[in-house]
Amino acid sequence: MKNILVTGAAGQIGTELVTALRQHYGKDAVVIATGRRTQLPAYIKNSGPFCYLNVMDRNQLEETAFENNVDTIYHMASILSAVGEQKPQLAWDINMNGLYNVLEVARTYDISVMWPSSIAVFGPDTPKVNTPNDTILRPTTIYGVTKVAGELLANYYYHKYGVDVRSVRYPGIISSETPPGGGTTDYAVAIYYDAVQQGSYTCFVREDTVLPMMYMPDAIKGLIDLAEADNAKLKHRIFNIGSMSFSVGTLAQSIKEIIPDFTIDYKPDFRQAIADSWPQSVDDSVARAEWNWDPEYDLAKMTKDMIEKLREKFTKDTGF
Ligand code: AKB
Repeated sequence: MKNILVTGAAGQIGTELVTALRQHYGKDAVVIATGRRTQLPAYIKNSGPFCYLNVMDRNQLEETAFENNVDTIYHMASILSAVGEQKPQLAWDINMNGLYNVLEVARTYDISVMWPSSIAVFGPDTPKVNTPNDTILRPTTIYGVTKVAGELLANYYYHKYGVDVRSVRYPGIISSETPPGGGTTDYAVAIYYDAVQQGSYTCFVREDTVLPMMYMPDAIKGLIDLAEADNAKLKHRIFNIGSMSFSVGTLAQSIKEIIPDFTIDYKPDFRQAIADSWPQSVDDSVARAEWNWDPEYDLAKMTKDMIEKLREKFTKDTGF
């Protein structure tokens, strides 16, 4: 039986991860969703155990883990890149101290940790195309700095204390359930929402901006597959995972295939510089070799599914 605790359960990935873990491990698994008081959605609270938890409060985290005999923490609570640039102190506090608290509790109670890193660990000096797993990590955002420091900390806890901590470097994640909050890649989600709701979108990065992206089902599958991978086969703790890469122009074109009247214009803001500092595509051969990473979605398949799901969501929401 698994006793899993998920931090950041109200977030874009957290909400869908909690549902997926509850489905995957069955009714006897305890998947405790944790998040800040104002944020946890009703369906997460109603579908299994939950508690309010601030990852900055180590005592509360420790009590929750101990009392529930937790064996795995999926630590998803994080401040993303765009908000991080506006609130660097908050990004440092939550991203660094939150992870440090989780790793300390994991060390004390012999708990495994799944923690997402990001393509934000890379920077302008890193090879931009097919970025290798092991390469230059010199980011220019505070978010990226916290992810690099987090990766180093994760490796330290593994080698020094034997804490089984594993991580994937997520690209931009696209999903229809919960909107992302404060990332640079948020445009790749917002474009679908606006296309379905109003038929047009104003994008905050240029048309030729190319970034690696992934559909949520693959993002969740990747995390759970890595959690279940045989530790003896893992030579790394941190993995690039790739899926698809496209420019905003190509993304808009794929939406036009289904919504022919869709229009887009461009008003780049400060997030352009962040996007320009990240890779256009990543080499995920290490993840493929060590734990059989194998994503399912390409752009066309994702666009079809996103538009279907959002149409359904907005029809339900408006009662038509
Ligand atoms: C962001 O844009 O900040 C995130 C990320 C790539 O980690 N989606």
